Amino acid sequence: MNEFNKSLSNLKATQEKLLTTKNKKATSGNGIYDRYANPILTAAHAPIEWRYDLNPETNPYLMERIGINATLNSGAIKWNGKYILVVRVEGNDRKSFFAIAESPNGIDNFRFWDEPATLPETEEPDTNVYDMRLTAHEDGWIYGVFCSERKDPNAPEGDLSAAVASAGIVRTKDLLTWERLPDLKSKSQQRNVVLHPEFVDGKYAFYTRPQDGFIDTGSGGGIGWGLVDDITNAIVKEEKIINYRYYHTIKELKNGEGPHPIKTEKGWLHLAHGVRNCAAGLRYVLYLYLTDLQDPTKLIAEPAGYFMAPQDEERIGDVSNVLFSSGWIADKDGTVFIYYASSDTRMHVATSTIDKLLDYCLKSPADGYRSAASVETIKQMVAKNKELSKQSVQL
Ligand code: M1P
Repeated sequence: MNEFNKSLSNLKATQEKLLTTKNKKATSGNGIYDRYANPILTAAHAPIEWRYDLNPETNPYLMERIGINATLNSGAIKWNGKYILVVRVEGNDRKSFFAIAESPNGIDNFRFWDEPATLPETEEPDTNVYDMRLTAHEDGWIYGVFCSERKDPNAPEGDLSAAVASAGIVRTKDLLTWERLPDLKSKSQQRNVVLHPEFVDGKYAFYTRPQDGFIDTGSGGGIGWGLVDDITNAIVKEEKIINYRYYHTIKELKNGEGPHPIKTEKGWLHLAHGVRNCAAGLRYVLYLYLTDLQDPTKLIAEPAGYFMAPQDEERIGDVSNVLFSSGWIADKDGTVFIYYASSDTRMHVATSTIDKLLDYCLKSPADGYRSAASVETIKQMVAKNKELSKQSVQL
């Protein structure tokens, strides 16, 4: 075997080993969810055919010609019995694009489809696209809502980083061909826009995240909600904040809806991210909240603090100290697969159940917004436990 063929067969064998590695539960011990030992998708999972010219004549050294930097913030859906992720893949050139990866069991053996998805552009081409949330809507389409980023046309000369974010919308029936609809129009820039799966008052309903600038959510207030008459010309005229930000909480700086909420017997179960600033920079964590089944804008419960925060290797990556989720899948048996990215670098899964997540939402104490209130909550727990141990002694 010549050098080229030897290197290629090593490359293929190494990747095959990675792709077929079994994942194991790494029990968190908190009773709410389980993490898994290995990330489910990394840059190294990207197909060799995307990255290497496999012709020995034109690539005699078998060099990687197109580098992949990260696999992150993925939309998720169960499709034909497979666990599908629409992955945000970021190249070494800093451009993100979408590519589908599928797994037979939702926790390992994720494999990318042959080619990245072709996303039609609007008349105003996107510079960068990312973070697609998928919604199988009751109208029969599967929608993908994502962030479309373009250079700020009003940026002062020489400012090459000012950008404008808006919500791009595509829809499909087969995950292969995507129809691009006009971007969502609203009063402000938008990121983290998500389509609710059902009509509300006969209209399409969107979770929004009004923001003052590209990064700054400023007066935006939190996660918003707006109704749209026509999805082929989506205009949000009014936004109502349904999940607020508060001083000295995990979401005091920003928050954003994750995937669309899961419908449960006890309400709409939401997964979101909260951001605070600190000396180490922005810290992104995940939290849950529950809204009313009849009125999805009405908050029923929200446990204090975070549900998941970056830990161990998850803390480190391109943008360190970040957990971000834009996809989860609820199976018919009640298992929930939570797909999250760590530090804008790689994808992971955690599993739980609808029952456990509802129990967590409904029975974990809410934020009292003061240290003294937190102490009071702990003392109440201790008092209840003391009472319980007295009763068991008496028995
Ligand atoms: O870098 C962390 C995240 O930052 C942005 O999220 P948000 O708009 O809530 O601040 C997004 O760029 C997201 O992709 C990224 O993971």
